[in-house]
Amino acid sequence: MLKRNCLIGFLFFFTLYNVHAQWTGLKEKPSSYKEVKYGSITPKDRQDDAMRRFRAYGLGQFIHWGIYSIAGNEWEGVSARGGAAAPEWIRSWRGPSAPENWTEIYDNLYKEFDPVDFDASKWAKQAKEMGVKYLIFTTKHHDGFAMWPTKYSDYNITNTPFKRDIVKEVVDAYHAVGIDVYLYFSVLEWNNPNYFYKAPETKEEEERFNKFLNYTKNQLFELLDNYPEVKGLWFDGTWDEAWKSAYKFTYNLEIELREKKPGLIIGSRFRNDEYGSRHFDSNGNLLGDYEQGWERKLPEDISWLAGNDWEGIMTLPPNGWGFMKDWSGLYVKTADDILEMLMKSVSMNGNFVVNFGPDGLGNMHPGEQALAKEVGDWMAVNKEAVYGVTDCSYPKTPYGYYTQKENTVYLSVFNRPVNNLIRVKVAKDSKLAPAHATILGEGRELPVKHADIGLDLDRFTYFDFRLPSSFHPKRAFVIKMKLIDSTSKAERLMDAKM
Ligand code: FHN
Repeated sequence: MLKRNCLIGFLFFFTLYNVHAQWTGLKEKPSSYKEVKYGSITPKDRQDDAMRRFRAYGLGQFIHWGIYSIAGNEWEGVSARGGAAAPEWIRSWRGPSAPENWTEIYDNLYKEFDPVDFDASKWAKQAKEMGVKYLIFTTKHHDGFAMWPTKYSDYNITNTPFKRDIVKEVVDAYHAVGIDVYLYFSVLEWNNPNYFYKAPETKEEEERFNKFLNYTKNQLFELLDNYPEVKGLWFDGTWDEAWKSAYKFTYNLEIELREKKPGLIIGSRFRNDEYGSRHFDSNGNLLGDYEQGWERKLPEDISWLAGNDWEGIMTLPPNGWGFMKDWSGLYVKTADDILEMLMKSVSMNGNFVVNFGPDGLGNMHPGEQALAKEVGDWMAVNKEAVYGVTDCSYPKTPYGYYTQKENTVYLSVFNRPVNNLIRVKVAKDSKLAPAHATILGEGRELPVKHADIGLDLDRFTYFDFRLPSSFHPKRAFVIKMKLIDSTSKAERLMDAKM
């Protein structure tokens, strides 16, 4: 019996959680061309101030906060692990461990939402100290609960004991410290009778779904009206057939949203073309301003990105976005893991976003607080290797990741070689060569030697930087190298030849 229940539980999650998992990843260009009417609206490489600002962020913060945070992935001491797909999905908890009438309990939980410890300026200060440049904040997750006083549904913050406009407080506090805000918005709503999973079939269903579409549009315009400072809308829950079938509506809505707020940034999750192709249209062109499918995984190589802007978003526990009280027995990512993923992302022209899931009272998880501090301490020293950088044309390095800003190359070293020699490989025909290296936060200059390692037919030449043997930092460190003209300074470099 137990086995059968487990199987049913598993199938339930599989359909609920994985059916939508149309992740982006390495893919081949479509082999034949299709006439696409509802494809991309914006150019591949937007060159306006808003988009340039987006590209320079480097580090972002995601906050998943809502009614689900009260539960923290458990209820009355019983864990939802194995019974709910993720803490923010706890409404769909099923199987033997789920409490009786769970959906009803969940749908009434908002009556208890009273996060007395919530202080947006505290979160904003912490994010600022962590080095965050933009925030993505959940205004409404799949349960449909609105964290702002929306006119279009009663299931919103004004009907909780708390009443305050949380979205406004978050937007204001983050802007006050210079962090841009993007509003996360789930289209999917589990408890809305007019929401459809499958494409509507009857006239009556169509009418109801049209109501839902208008409701969605109204809420989006309301968000842009209420919080005009926001820089973008971050869509989610757009994978169901009904939404996919509304491609004309969503195409026009994207145009209208962009008209309403010039410069608005919308990622590739918002909509699909008339063939149901999401993220990219049927000809492989990006839908939206940047690729938004890198969730809990990162591209392996810059070539996977085909020159598109992108962002990677990451949980600390394996798959927990909303508050998860109990982290025991899980591999929770460390500050070192996060920093490595951050540098990997920026080395491939992406932003990296770390998720936080505050509890039902408005406090960050103690593990998140510790991580914010550790990341912030590292960023305080090394941020110039993160913000406003691009990829570097040097071949991949075994030590870590390169980033570049004009004639400065940064090498963030995560794998320190045992011989203390950092060897930088540069194409022989390169006009610029690395010289004058320092370790960020250390100040002293590292000796550089141009090494001819005597390989025949080698297209590369090598520059060696010796690390002081007394230098043993606890975390990754960054070597900052100034590039100099290798043709005019050839003699100097040759002087250094071994
Ligand atoms: O189902 C959600 C999940 O709860 C979380 O919000 C993530 C964040 O990107 N988005 C969905 C899964 O892709």
